[in-house]
Amino acid sequence: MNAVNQLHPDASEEALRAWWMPFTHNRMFKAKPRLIASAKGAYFTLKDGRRLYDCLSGLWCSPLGHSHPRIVEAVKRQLDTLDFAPSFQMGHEPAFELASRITQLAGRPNDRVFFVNSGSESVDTALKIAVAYHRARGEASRTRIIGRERGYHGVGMGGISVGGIAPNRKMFAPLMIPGVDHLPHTYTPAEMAYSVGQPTWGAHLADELERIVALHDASTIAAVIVEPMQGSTGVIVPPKGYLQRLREICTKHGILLIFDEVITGFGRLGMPFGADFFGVQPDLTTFAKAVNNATVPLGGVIARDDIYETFMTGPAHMIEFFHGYTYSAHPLAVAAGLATLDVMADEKLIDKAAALAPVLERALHSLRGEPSVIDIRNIGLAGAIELAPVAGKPGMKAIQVFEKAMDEGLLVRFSGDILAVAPPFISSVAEVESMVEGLRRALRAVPV
Ligand code: PXG
Ligand code: PLP
Repeated sequence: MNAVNQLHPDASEEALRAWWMPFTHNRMFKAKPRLIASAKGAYFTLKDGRRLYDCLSGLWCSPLGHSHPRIVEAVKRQLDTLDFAPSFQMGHEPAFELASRITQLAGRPNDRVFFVNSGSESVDTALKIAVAYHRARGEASRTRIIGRERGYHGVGMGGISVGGIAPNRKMFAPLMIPGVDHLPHTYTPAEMAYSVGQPTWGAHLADELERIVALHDASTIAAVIVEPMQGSTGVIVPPKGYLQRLREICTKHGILLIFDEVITGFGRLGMPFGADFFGVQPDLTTFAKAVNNATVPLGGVIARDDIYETFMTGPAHMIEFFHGYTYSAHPLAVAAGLATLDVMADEKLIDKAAALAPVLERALHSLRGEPSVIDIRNIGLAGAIELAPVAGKPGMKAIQVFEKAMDEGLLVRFSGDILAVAPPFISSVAEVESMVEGLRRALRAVPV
């Protein structure tokens, strides 16, 4: 007990024992913890005083930087006015306003927003809407959902079922929802390694959907869910024309297209949504994270107006959709959302992300040829570096680079042997460039 560690002498293993941490190697972490004490703007301060540049905007969720004064002020004001409001059979005005602002930002002013508290909940909600929609239309046989290999759709039962990451699924195999199939992922390094932005090869991979439809018959398929850009599995960028093709096939067969925009929503690609960036409109959009700069948990689903209207049929005193969370449209989360959208508009931060994107692109691709690097990918203000694994120890190389990057004052994200970056929109050109130079030194410091 009380194995004292060098980084944080007062953080004994005993003090850290109760919290079972998410997506963390708990034993390694607790033996050598990395404790965050505070954050301001684009920087975290650790308990030992070190300052780290926030290379992934938190977990892709804090593009405006931490503790933005206008968001802090809005949440404090809300806390003094209305700390909680039930959303079942009651409502508070700011939630209606935020829903409307989100549909306007998405360029879908007639559409509707269902609020939830996380990306995982947004995905499970979207799947329920899709299946219930077809049922309400009299096509109750449309129950299958098609996901994609390497897709990440959170950790709910629906999300892991449509998701395509093996370790997130295999422990829970008996809990998976039935009738799910998966498109192949698009990552084909032989054809697209070191693509700058969208790969030009691979649009035809969308035709796999036709094969899946032929196998199961369209009359059994409710929806296809994909991330416009696969974030979690290492910034897998859709080939040019791929999403357009998916859209065409879905439309042809009456299948709903769900874009999971939990990462790409609210400016990450330099446009409000991935749908805008790629020029393809889905029927349902899930969002979370940057909607309120992650100040208070918030997510949601944007549904096409006619999907909402399909539910509005039975007697008016009946609940139309048997779904919702205690914290749906939590007042603090909503207040943070309104302030976030105000700041994004007033400070033109989505344009700022668009302006920084070529800076990141140029800098990242300059790492080609550095030790261990086997691919570099980028889109908008996001990028990934794929590393050659240590033989027999998958994931180890990225851990080593991650630790060296910390010595360079950088908090990067690693997953498997992939490093991901998605800097805050408030970053300067110099910060983005020096982040990449720090990564270069970290790569050089790790044995190949
Ligand atoms: N869909 C997508 C596309 C996501 O990226 C979720 C759903 C789930 O959201 P919640 O809020 O339930 O976590 C996500 C979340 C990473 C990383 O490092 C990515 C996510 C979460 C944490 C870390 O890539 N994505
Ligand atoms: N479990 C129990 C026993 C509950 O009463 C509730 C909500 O009332 C839930 C789970 C669901 O919680 P939430 O609405 O926060 O998702």
